[in-house]
Amino acid sequence: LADDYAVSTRRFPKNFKWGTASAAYQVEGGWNADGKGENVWDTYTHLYPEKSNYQNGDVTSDHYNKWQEDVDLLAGLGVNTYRFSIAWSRVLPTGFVNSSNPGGIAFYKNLIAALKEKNIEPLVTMHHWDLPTNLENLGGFLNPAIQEWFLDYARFLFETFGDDVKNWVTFNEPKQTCEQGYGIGILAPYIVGPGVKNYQCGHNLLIAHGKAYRMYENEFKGKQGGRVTMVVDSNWFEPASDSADDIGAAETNLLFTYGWFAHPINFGDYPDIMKQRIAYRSKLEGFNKSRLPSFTEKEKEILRGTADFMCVNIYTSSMVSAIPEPEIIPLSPTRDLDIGTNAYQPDDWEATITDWFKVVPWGARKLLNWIDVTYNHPEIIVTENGYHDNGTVIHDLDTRGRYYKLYLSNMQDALYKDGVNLTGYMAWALTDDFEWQYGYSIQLGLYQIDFTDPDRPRTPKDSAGYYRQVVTTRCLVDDDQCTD
Ligand code: PNW
Repeated sequence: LADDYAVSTRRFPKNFKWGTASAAYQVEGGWNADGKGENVWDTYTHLYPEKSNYQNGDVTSDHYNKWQEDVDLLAGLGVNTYRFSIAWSRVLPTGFVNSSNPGGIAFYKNLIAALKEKNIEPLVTMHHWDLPTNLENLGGFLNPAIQEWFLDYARFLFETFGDDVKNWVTFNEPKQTCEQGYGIGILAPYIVGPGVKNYQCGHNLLIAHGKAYRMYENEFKGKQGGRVTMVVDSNWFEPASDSADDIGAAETNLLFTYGWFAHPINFGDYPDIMKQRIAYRSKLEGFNKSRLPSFTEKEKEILRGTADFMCVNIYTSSMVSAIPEPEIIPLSPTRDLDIGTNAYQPDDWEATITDWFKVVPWGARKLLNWIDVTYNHPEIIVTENGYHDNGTVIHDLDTRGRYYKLYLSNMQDALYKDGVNLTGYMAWALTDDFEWQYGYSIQLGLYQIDFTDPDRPRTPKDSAGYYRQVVTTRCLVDDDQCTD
């Protein structure tokens, strides 16, 4: 952040989508209520409590019971959009369509109706990491049959909710699902298979997305008129110098991170650099074919052009320098070795309490520009952005409030100064929640929740007031200082 950085005094466009985002497992609780089946987060936090700070989402923010209050909070903020996810195992307890659960369906029907009553459009994620355990036991994302399981689930969702939901996200952050869930094994189902299972997971997930997109296009779009996409997260990767090698190393990281999923859904295949590097490393390691699966021509065709708009979750950035080809360790290939660069966050970047998370507002502008250029000027919605602290800070204007102000100012620069087609912004999150491997030790809510109180009372943080002001005035500074 340059010392002379001035926050924009222009207003965001009138039709801008403003919202907050959440995920079912992180806020709902009611883990076994009214016929819900178990998902991998239920099962694995119970089996391995030490992997999530000895905490779990059994009750968490109790949104399952307090959803009406949460809709009121959203209306109070003045937002016109709410991004949430449907828990697959709440509507289909076994994961299969032969098991639909009326209690779970009613919960989402009621939520959607209440949102629409307040003129808040639902933006619905189908999978935010909570795969039904029954499907995980059959191999989960490593079993190509997931493509058909997901297709059945997606059809069920379009049939059940598609008259009211016009914006669908198939998967949230597949890189986290596959790299953290099946690669390095720090998110449920905690499977360790770096350099192999991560790519197999991503491959099956991508084809599942493509098939669900085509089904919507062929069977539902005509009557329901909605849109389908995927949410992909990425850091911005800044070259450590202006040498061609460092610039190339930064681009390689973007392509292995955002491009891993965004290239196939736009262009029908993985980025060339991913195909080349993984094939090259696989060969050096003694494999007789690449660890990265390849798409058939038919799959490429299914996948090409399956994002009706682009989504990105933006939190932070990294610097990247080129390094010599990393040493070969045949027994443990990894995605990091496949990337083969040095990515790091300099000590003098502003820290948060999370080790991977430095405050880098200008990175948001650069990442939006990169997506704009790389994917031919798509519509883009920022589907998550938010600030980590330990959850105790109510007067958070200098930390979370400032983070929102600076990131939004940079995103607005991307929109107005650079011509990026940015149409919406979802703050993570409305309320405090269960933050996966960190349990409740890290929080991002605009509303604080006292997790020791059975009532789970919501208390506005100062950032909630600031976000309300931004949403209602479309201005990041005092209203009378803003111009259109
Ligand atoms: C997002 N990274 O995950 C998720 O979509 C949310 O569910 C989560 O609660 C939120 O971030 C808050 O942190 C991420 O390592 C996990 O760069 C890891 C990274 C980024 C996003």
